Amino acid sequence: MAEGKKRLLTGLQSSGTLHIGNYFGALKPFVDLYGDYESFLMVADYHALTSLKDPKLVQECIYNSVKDYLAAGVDPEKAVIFKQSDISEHTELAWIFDCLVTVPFLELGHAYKDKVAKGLEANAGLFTYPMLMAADILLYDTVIVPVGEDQRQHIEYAREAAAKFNSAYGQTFIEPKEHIVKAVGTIPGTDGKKMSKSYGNTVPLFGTRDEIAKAVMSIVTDSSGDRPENVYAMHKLLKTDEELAPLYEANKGSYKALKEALIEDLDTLLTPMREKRNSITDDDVKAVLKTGAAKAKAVASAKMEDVRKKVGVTL
Ligand code: AQP
Repeated sequence: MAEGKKRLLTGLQSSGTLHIGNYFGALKPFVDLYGDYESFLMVADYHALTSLKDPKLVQECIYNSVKDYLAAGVDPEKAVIFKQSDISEHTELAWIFDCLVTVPFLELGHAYKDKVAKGLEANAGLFTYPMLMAADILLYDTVIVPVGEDQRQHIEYAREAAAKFNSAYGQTFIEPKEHIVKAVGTIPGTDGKKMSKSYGNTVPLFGTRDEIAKAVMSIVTDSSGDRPENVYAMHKLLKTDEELAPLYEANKGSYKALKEALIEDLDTLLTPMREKRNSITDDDVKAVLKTGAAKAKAVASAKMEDVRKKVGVTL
């Protein structure tokens, strides 16, 4: 590990278009913190295979993810941006963790249950996802993982995998801590449920103004109260309660006006990011990932060499 600097790592599935839940839940917290750490930002493309089966789309989503990271303000000179599939040690370590945890333990996973309840295929990859995520984190001796509230349990799983390995084979892995921004919580989608790429209820981070406007206008509003909570939940990501109070007071019950104000505020934040994103080419993405893969591989392969020796497969 670099002298004096702890490691920070997060990853986002390249399973669709990033949305404002991904941005405020994980990407912005990463951007806010990453300069103080030795930082890794992963494109979780193997995780994405739990839901994506079209190779062209898989590839497109990888390009898009890296463009999103760069446009959101991540400097590839200051963070290692890499894709999971470039570092085979991730799936290798996940297998070892799979052999240490039980099926009933994995059955406690909320994300798996929620996704299956939403009609997503209950494939084995989706079920063992927390162990691949544990490998993603633990391979790098990560200390802090910026994630959204919905991923809290997955960080607990990573700690559990580390503890199980350490107690079976001796101290090897650091138990990581989640960094969750309390004020952000779980951002609701346009239907009021958790905003999620695979649920079709998102406000896209890099959509056109029209796409964002269409998504915001479709937010379901509860007619029982003065304040449309699903609109407010998104608005408070952009402004403080004090800043929003006069607007919501003046427009009690006028949901259309409040949604228009939200579109305006989103546009103010996103326009410069969108412009930056338009200037990033596929070749830029390839260059960033090539450099990132070399750096990530150096760390992961050293760790995995130790792990192989400890489990007894090195002769
Ligand atoms: N609604 C949300 N509110 C706050 N944070 C969120 N995140 C996702 N949705 C919200 C955070 O974004 C990061 C990346 O998530 P991921 O794509 O790796 O997995 P996810 O949590 O399953 O995200 P999605 O959008 O719901 O993707 P799909 O539908 O493909 O599974 C995580 O830190 C997550 O907490």
